[in-house]
Amino acid sequence: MAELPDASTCYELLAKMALIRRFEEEAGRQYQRAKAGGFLHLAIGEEATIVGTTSVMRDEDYLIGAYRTHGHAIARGAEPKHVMAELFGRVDGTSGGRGGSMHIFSREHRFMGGYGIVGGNLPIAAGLALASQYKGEDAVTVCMFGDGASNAGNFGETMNLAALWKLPVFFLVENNHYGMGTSVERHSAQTDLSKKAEGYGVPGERIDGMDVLAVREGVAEGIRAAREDRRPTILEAFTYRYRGHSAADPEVYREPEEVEEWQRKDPIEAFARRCVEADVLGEREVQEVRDKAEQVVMGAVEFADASPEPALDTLYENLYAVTDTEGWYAVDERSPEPHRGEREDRMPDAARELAEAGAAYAGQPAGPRPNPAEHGDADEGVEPEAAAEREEAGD
Ligand SMILES: Cc1ncc(C[n+]2csc(CCOP(=O)(O)OP(=O)(O)O)c2C)c(N)n1
Ligand SMILES: [Mg+2]
Repeated sequence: MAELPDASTCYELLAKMALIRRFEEEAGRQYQRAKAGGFLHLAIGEEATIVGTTSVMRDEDYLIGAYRTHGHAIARGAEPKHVMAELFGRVDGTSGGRGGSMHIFSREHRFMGGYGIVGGNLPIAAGLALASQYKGEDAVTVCMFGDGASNAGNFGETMNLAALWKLPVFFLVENNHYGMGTSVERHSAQTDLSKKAEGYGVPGERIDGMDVLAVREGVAEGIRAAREDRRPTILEAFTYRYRGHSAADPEVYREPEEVEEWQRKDPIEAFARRCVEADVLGEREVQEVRDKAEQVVMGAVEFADASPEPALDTLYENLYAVTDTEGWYAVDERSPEPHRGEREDRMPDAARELAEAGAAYAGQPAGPRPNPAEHGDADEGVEPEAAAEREEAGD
């Protein structure tokens, strides 16, 4: 068992885990109230894996995750109020309210997303690491993904290039035992995921993802190997999500007893107990951590609620039509023409057609435009069933 670090580090680790837990509980509640839209995937139960990892990263390092990453962004330093505002689809959100739960992003904190495509973050992680290598920088890219994502084709492609090009990248599989409702035994022929990249030249180990100190120890070594030896490795952390895959999950694929068994290993409770028993933290400090989390999270809800929705006339901002020909072209409401910063002389007909089709107001006379907000929105009073229906319609 890893040794307890000094009291202030213990306090920090506990505070971060407690904050993320409280944030996600509240995010779930706000989703039921239809304040948060789209999909919502909670990582409640996985806090030790998240915080253990980020706690040994440097500010200059990059982190890239999947779509269960509210906690990852907060652990990297994004403010809970900005993450909450993103869930609410408001302008003060981390992506200006355009991304929502699955697309939290903070370049400032080198948290590079937030991806809804399972396994889609893997090649991007290799790309980030390649960029660091190319620029001669010291930064390491940490790539976190689920057990299910290890079955994506680009898992192998990424591992191959990471090893071949000796990229400064470190991989962490958050093995929460399921990809949606499918257990690891039913979705992966090789159930030891730490071995899955070995043939590509990326060796791995397994750790207890419910123990924040074990995660710290394992990840610190993985990051060191990536930074100093340019040797990518993989760590499989065993963890568990206490909630369903997303907000509406009937959980027919697992027994309540299994959930209860993992709840008894609650990473936050276990760490707090250990710190108190070793006299590193007092009960008073543990309570203080909880009170602070409550305060910050309720402040975040208030902030998000007060933040305006993006203005309707910004609808076409930050939309890009990328074609199979050279260059990129912005599509917006002003006109179907390409705009400043674009390569007018190279705009092909395909891009122009796309612009015309995509820019709903293009070429129309200026004047009042329909405002969806006036036809009622889902802000208040939506029953949990309605939220569940929304979820069922997607993943
Ligand atoms: C390419 C792709 N295929 C399928 C899906 C649908 N899908 C969403 S989440 C998920 C399960 C992924 O499981 P895992 O990687 O273990 O992550 P976890 O949800 O357990 O954190 C699937 C199949 C998707 N989003 N993208
Ligand atoms: Mg999983």
